[in-house]
Amino acid sequence: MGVDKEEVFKNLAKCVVDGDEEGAKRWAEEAVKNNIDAYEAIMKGLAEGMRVVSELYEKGEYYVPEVLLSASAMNMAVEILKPHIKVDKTSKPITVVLGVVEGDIHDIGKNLVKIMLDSAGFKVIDLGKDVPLSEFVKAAKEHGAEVIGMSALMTTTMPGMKKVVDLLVSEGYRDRVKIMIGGAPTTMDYAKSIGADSWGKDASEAVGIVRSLTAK
Ligand code: B12
Repeated sequence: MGVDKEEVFKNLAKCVVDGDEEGAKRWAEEAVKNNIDAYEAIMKGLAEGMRVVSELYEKGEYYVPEVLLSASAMNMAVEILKPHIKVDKTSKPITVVLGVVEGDIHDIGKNLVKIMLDSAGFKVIDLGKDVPLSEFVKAAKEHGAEVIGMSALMTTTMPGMKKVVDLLVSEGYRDRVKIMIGGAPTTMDYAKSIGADSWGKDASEAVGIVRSLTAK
C-alpha cells in the first residue's frame, strides 16, 4: 500500500516551513516513488509551505535567513519533482517570455508560474530575476513570443512593468504581443492602468490567461 498523498503534501509543506532541505528532498522522492502527481505535490505541498513562510515573515516571526532556507528546501524538492510533471502535448505551441522585473529578486512565484506554463506545453523563455526592462522587449522580438509575463513583488519595482509596456509602444511592437503581469502587490486594476492585457492572482491562473489571450 502506498502512502497517503495528503500526508505527503503535509510533510512537503512542513519541510519548507522548517527549512528542512534533506526532509524536503526525501518527501519529494517519496512522492515520485508513489506515483503522486508531481504538479500537485509542488502546488499543494511546497507552494502551500511557502505561503505559510510568507505569513510568518509578515508577522515578524521569520527573518531573511529562515526564508532563504525555506526557499532552498523548496527549490531542491522542485528539482526532484520537475522531471515528473505531466506535460500537455496537445497545446498549440505558444511562446511566453517570463521574468521578474529589474530591481526585484523575488523569483519563487515566477518559478511556480514557469512550472505551470511548462506543464501546459508552452515554450517558456525564462529571463530569470532582476531582468533589465529592455530585455523583455528584446527577447519577445527574438523569439517571436505571443505573450510577455512579468512578475514584481515590491511596490518599488512594479513601475518597471509600465516601462516595459511603454517601451513596446515606442518601438511599435505593442500590438504584436500580449502582456500579463502578476506578483503579490499587483492587481487587475493596476494591470489595466499600465496598459497590460491581463493579471493573474496565482500561478494556476497563468495557463488560462495565456490561452485566452492567444485564442483569437
Ligand atoms: C521570500 C521573500 C524574500 C526572499 C526572496 C527569495 C526568492 N528567491 O524569491 C528574500 C529573503 C531574498 C527577500 C529579500 C528581500 N525582500 Co522580500 N519577501 C519575501 C516574502 C516573505 C515572500 C514572497 C514569496 O516568495 N511568496 C510566495 C510566492 C509563491 O508568492 P508570490 O511571489 O506572490 O507569487 C504568486 C502570485 O503572486 C502569482 N504570481 C507571481 N508572479 C506572477 C507573474 C505572472 C505573470 C502571474 C500570472 C502570476 C504571478 O503566482 C505566484 C504563485 O501562486 C514577501 C512577503 C509577501 N507577503 O509577499 C517579502 C517581500 C516581498 N520582501 C520585501 C522586501 C522589502 C525585501 C528586501 C528589500 C529586504 C527586506 N527588507 O526583506 C529584500 C531584497 C529584495 C529585492 N531587491 O528584490 C517586501 C516588499 C515591500 C514592498 N516594497 O513592496 C515584502 C512584501 C515583505 C514586507 N512586507 O516587507 N525577500
